[in-house]
This record gives sequence, C-alpha cells and structure tokens, in this order.
Amino acid sequence: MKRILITSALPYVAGVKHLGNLVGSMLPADVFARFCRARGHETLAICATDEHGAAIELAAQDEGISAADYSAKWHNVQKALGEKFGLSWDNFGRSSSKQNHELTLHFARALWKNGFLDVRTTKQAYSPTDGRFLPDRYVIGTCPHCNYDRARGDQCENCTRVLDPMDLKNPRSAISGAQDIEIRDSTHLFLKQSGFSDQLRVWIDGHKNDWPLIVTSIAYKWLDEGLHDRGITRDLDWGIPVPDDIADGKLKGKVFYVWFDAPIEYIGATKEWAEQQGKPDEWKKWWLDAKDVTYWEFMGKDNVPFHTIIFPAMIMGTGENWKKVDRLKGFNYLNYDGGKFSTSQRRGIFMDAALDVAPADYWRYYLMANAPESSDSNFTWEQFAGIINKDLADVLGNFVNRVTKFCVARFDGKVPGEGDYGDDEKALIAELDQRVAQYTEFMEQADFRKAMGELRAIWVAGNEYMTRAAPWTHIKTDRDKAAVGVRMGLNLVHIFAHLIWPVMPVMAKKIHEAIQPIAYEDGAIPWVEMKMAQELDQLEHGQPITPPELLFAKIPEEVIAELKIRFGGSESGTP
Ligand code: B3M
Ligand code: ZN
Repeated sequence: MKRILITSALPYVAGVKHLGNLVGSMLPADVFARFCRARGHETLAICATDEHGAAIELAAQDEGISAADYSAKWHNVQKALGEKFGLSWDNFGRSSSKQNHELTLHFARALWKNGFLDVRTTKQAYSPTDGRFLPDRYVIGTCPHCNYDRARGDQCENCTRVLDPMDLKNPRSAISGAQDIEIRDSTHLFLKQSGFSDQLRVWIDGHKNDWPLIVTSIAYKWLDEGLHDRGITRDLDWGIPVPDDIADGKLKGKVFYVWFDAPIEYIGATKEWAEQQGKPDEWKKWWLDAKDVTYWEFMGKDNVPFHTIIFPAMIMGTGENWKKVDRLKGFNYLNYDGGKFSTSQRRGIFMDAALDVAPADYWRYYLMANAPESSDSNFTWEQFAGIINKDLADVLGNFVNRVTKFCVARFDGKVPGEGDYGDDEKALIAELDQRVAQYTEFMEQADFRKAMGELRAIWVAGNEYMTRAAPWTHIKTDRDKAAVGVRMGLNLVHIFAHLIWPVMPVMAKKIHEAIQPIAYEDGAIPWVEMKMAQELDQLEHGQPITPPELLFAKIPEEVIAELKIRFGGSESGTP
C-alpha cells in the first residue's frame, strides 16, 4: 500500500468553470484519485477555489458585492457542481481560509528571514480615471510576444507567457477602459528567484523521464531564458495582507500576489481537512518530511511555470522539508468547435449547462477518452454524440443489457452453473489478462487517452466473445453450451463494473448492483487484481441477478443539431 497525495490546480472562484477547465485538472485528478483508492492506496485528493487577486476583485465589482461575499457565493456553486460531476475530493477548500492565511505568512516570514525577499520600488500602472494602481488583470492590452490583442497584464492566454502590465502594448484599464495610464512608483516585495536556478535545474533534470514533455519543455524554457526576480505583493484590497514584521512595515496596505498564496492552499486545504477529521496534526504527514508520499499534481499548461519554478523556489527558500511534486501531469487545451473555450465570452460548454445535456458519467468518459494530453484536442457535438452512441450505448450498454436480459429470459435470472469453460473462454481469458494489465499500467501512469482506448478494447473483446458464443442460438440445441456463454457474459459484466468505476462511478455502481449487490465500504469499487481465470469465474452459480434499467441513452441526430444552435459553434458566436 502506498500513500498518494493528489492536487488539482485550484479553479479561480470567478463563476462556473467550462469543460476545458474540468478536463485539464479536476476531472483527471478525480479519475486518478478513484483509481488509487480502488487499488487500496491511502489517497488524499485536495482542491480548493483560488479566491484572491485582481480578477476576483473585478468580478465582484461587476456583481456589485464585496470580494468576500462574491467568493463565498461562487465557492458554493463550484463545490455543488463538482459534486454533481462526481469529483470526490477529500477537501474542497478556499484559498481565503484561515489555514491558508497562516501558512502563507509562515512561508513569507521564512523567505524573509532567509534573505530571499527584497524590498524594491517599482514602476506601476496607475489610472487617474480610476484613482488607483492597476495591477495584473486590471490592465488589458496587446501581447508583446504574440500580438494577441486582449492579453491580460499578468499572463497572455494565447501564448501562455507570463507578463507584467508594463509589458503590454496599447494598455487600457479593465475597469473603465481608460487609456490615460500613468507610471507611478510603488514599493513591493520580490522573490529572489534567480538564486534558485541551479537547484531547480537539478531537480527538474531528475524528472525528465516521469513528467510529460509539455511540462519539462515549459520548465526548461523558463530556466534557459533566465529567471527574473518576481514581485509577490500587489496594490489590492482583497488578499492576504503583508504583516508589519516583514520589511519594517514598508508594505503596509499591500497584499500578497494571488499566485504566492494559491499553491500554499494545497497545504492549507490539507490542514483544514485534518482539522475536520479531528486529527489536527495529520496534515503534516502528507507535507513535511513526507518521504513515503508520492505527490501528483494535475494542471493545464498555463499553470506549469508556477508549479515547476515559482512554487518549488518558494519551498526551497524556506529551507524546510516541504513535499515537492513528484509526478506533474500537465494538459494542453481542449478547444470548442475549432476555437477557444472562453469564460469571459461564455463560449463553449460550462459545467452547469453540460449536466442539462447529459449525465456526468457521459462527460467523464468522453473527456478522458479525448483528454488533451500530447496536443490540444477539439470538442465537437458530432464527436461527443458519436462516442456516447457507439462506445457507451452500443458497445458497453448493449452488452450489459443483452446478457442480463437473456439470463432472465432463459436461465430464470440466476447465474447458470452448467457446462465448463472451453477454448473460446480460455482465449478470451488470455486476451483480457493482457489487456487489463495494460489498462492498469496506463492508469498508473495517468495516461488517460490510452487507458480509455484499452478500456474500450476490453468491452469490444467481450462483445466479440459473446457473438461467437451466441447462447441465443445454442439454447435450442445445447443448453450447457448456452449456460457457459451466459455465465462468462455475467462475469464480464461484473468486472466491467469494477474497471469503469474510476471514470464512470455512477454507471459502475448501477451495473455492479445488477450483478452483485455488495455495498462497498466508502463507495470505492475495488480494482480487478486477480488473474482473469479467477475474476471471470467468481460469480456464485445460482446467484440471482437483475437487469439494470436503461444505462446509456443515445443522442439522436436532431438533438445534435439543436445543441449546436443552443451552444453556438465556431461561426455563430455565443449562445
Ligand atoms: N487559479 C487556475 C487557472 O489558471 C489557477 C490555478 C492555481 S493553482 C495553485 O485557471
Ligand atoms: Zn501572447
């Protein structure tokens, strides 16, 4: 048994997340966490809303409420939606929590004491029209690297480069659109990041083989371009205030930069979880001197620099033994019908609307089967419907129905015991020994597209076997032979339930209950660990089964056409 810590990048609290956000962090983290639990590993899955920063202040102003009220409101919305999607976090915390305030101050004080923070007077964008400094996303303009004309002051969402508002061409205020931006002096704390280059490179070299190329290439690009010291405070009201004991009160009225406190919330949310468990020290065994823990992070590619360079540098600078990431799973982008998903333009499919269209498990399977791993991937309604109709309805759903209904019609709804497994069954067993091992291996590596491909191949192998075994034909002439086919079929249905649980937990339970009404402790349906010869011959002869109600409904063509109109395509703009 291993101990596995899993975090997914913290969604900004502003509004409902789209499927691109979901597939790039929260969903794969959940599928992986369930897989680890199914295998019996001690698993801790942590997420939270990322609540500070300019973007949230701006969004709260738009709604006419305080940033604190705004965050509380949208945190609850996101938590409820995540649960509806089956996201089984051990804790879904908030970066504005008291635990995160305390830990952020701990980190800042350690960095200050160790000489890794500098006080500097910098030039900041100031808007006389708005009467304030305009940090980060308060400035919008043209990216100096790729010329994207709606780049934000903190990062260009087109080319993912991290920016300073002063870098933008044609800058304007995000509050008022005012272009009369002046440059004024303001004092800030800087993380002396450049001092960590060598140490970071050694650490990243050590992960060349276990991080995906998308991750190492971003990390090396940063190192090769040379690390710049980074401002970690902002002229904002909403955030974690810099305490007076750092820099003799010179930073009065400033708060830490959102990206300084956000990754610390991974620890904060763990601490909160431990307190909720009534074991307030338990978080330490996941984060301090935690040599026996394997720590997995899941995130989109734009978050990679913060997790490979900045947060690790912060950890190194404390001189303390905080856990650093072991396996970092980065994702490319999911596009919507040839263009970008966009929260600001409400373009694409959002988590709330998605659940009006199809149950969570359909989305979970579709998204993992098309996870943007080695390159960006593209969502189209045709492709979505194709996968649901074929893989889920025709291949998996139909198999379960056929076998269970036939068992009821001809074998009294009980697992038939007659006859013995022969060559056909042995060949299937041999094939599935290989395929299940391969599927397990892909899941262990969080290689989701390949894993889903193998899962589908397992269902297909079952279908092909059933077509050959054809109990519906043999029943007329050879009842024992038909019994063998049905018994194998029911055993297949049973292991399918086990194998799909990490990705389709609701369907897995439904299918499992139809075959074997066992209530598994804490809901995890355990992984298939035995040899197939045992797994596929384990249902008790004579044991009753009940065909499940309709598992997967197809999405008809007329509906696809309607959905395209309702959600808008690449040409038609926003819904
Ligand atoms: N809030 C997610 C994003 O860029 C960002 C992740 C923080 S992880 C510590 O959408
Ligand atoms: Zn750019």
